[in-house]
Amino acid sequence: MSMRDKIYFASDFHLGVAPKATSLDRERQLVSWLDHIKYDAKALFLVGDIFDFWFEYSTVVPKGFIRFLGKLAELADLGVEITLFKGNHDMWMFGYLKEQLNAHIVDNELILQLNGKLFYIHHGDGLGPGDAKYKFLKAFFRSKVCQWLFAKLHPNLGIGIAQRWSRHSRAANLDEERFLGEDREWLIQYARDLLQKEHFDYFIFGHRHLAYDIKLHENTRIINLGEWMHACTYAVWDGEQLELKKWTP
Ligand SMILES: [Mn+2]
Repeated sequence: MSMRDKIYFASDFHLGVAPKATSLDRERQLVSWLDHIKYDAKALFLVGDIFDFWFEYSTVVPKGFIRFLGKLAELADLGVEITLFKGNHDMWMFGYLKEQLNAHIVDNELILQLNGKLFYIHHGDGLGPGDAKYKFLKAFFRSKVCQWLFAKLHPNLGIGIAQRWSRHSRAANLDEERFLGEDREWLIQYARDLLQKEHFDYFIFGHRHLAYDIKLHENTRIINLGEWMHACTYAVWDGEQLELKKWTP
């Protein structure tokens, strides 16, 4: 009998966008990974930017991703608990995936206690010093007014605008990222600041598109989950150890 005792974390698949490997190749990679974990996964946390763009109209969702969504549904039906975090590319997830996958949707951070260890999990957008422009935009994009207005646009127009916007912001972040150093990595700065006030054993973020696993303190580590356009990295918690790994089918 298989034991469901592992918890998996991954982020930043950016399904729908195609840099090196096409989005479909990436989707197949993901499906092979989900097939691999489906027998021992107790829970799966997808920590944001799963889709390069997502919006749910009352009767319409974006085309595509059917293999991925079908595989997630299979995991959900097998009893894997699925949690989806809103990223900056897919902050407009409302009730659809919650209903279809019986998933939990997390708006910002999720603080979790597993086997006596405290986890702080967040996509990572809008945290740390700087980036005032994004913080302002995030508040606007997440407002009811903005979502109501966007829903009034015909999907061909609305999604067209969103894709153009995404292409424009992507020009800067398609390439593989380089580590800036512990003092300049803003999610590390953010975690260090938070640690002044309260203890966490693990910080788990996405967003940075750079996988790292760094010891911040005697009993604290920060893990960035990386991305699936180049590296295909994920983390797994077995009840005692948290490990950052690379998926090779
Ligand atoms: Mn992001």
